[in-house]
Amino acid sequence: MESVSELLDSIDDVGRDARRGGYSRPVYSTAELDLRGWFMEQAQRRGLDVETDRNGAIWAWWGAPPSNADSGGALVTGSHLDSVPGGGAFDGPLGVASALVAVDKMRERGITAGERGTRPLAVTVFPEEEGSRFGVACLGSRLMTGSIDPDRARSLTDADGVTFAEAARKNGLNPEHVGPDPTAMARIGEFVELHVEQGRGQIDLGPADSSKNAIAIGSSILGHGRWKFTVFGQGNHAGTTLMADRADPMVAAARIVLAVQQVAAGRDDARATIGRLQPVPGGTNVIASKVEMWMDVRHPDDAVTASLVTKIHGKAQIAAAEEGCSVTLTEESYSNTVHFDTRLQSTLQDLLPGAPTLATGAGHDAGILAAKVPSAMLFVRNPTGISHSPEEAIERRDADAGADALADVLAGLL
Ligand code: HGY
Ligand code: MN
Ligand code: MN
Repeated sequence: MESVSELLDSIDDVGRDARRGGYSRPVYSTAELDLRGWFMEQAQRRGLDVETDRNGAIWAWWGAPPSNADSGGALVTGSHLDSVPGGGAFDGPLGVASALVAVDKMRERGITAGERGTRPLAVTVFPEEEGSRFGVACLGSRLMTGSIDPDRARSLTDADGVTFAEAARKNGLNPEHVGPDPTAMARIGEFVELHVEQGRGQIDLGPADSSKNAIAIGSSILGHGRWKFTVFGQGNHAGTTLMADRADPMVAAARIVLAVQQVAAGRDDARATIGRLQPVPGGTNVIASKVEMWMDVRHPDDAVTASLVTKIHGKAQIAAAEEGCSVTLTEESYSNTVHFDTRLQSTLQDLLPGAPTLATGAGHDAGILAAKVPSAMLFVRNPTGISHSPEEAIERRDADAGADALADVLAGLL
């Protein structure tokens, strides 16, 4: 039986980003399609029946999928294979690889799914969890659960102006069919996602070489949203335009970036980031005519997040006006704070005695599904506590402990 690390080693070169470092595996890119192929091949090697649904999620079935809603639904586990630009090796793929190894471990223990009174089990891969290409986080699970308007999804565009509808069609989907999938939802009894921890929540609990705290149980996901600023100024020549005659949107944008940091730093537990900024046209000897930039704001209390965004927007308008510019702000996606199903969470605590619980600041497909079906998360310790960066890390023994824990949980729930 291959270990989780050995499985991940087999995709170690897929989507490496020489310029940024780490991995860039946007949805439907060659890299992500290669990973989809890898997953399907691994699932078929395990005798799982593979299908891709109308929204591009891949389902690998152990046992026949439930045929009707009153069957109580299947047990589903999985995660995503797409990445942020320059991301780490584990965000997404760890959950997928661990699910495949958990199937192996359950079989080794003589467990079967979908027969002798057990529920069927599915390993699922959701597309565009990071929203790195089309801008909306968890696009695939949002479409399936009906938490994004299909017309809006179809018209989302990537940096090259390709719409989600075009990308979906190019990859074998009928864009007219993307959207709520009640059949897929009715088949899900419970969803459990294993994920690399993306902060210091576990590594700060004790030494990295002790097995204690290697696995944690998710309790909640921080509410989080994405907004787009567009700062409009006067494009001009960098050499002929006197400083007093400028309406430079880059200067206004710089002031807004600072305001974002100051507002969030002034509120306990708030986080706000401008991670992406694009001057237009973007020439070295050109005063930009506009600047597009994207903001990520998070806080446990959704009302506080809204108030922070309002405060930031006010400061942005003042900064823009003082620079002779103007600014617009549009919300691109929002996910409320999620508290996972307490019954399921306590079952996991019974199955994994002593495992700490973890409130995560990172969004996940489990957070989207939690609004519709009982969902839970397991986290595997990350010794660097760094994520969305090449420095994201996992100890090999902790990766295997994760698959063992997932197998324990799935066997206990089956
Ligand atoms: O952005 C997030 O929190 C997640 O990693 N997609
Ligand atoms: Mn992730
Ligand atoms: Mn991520």
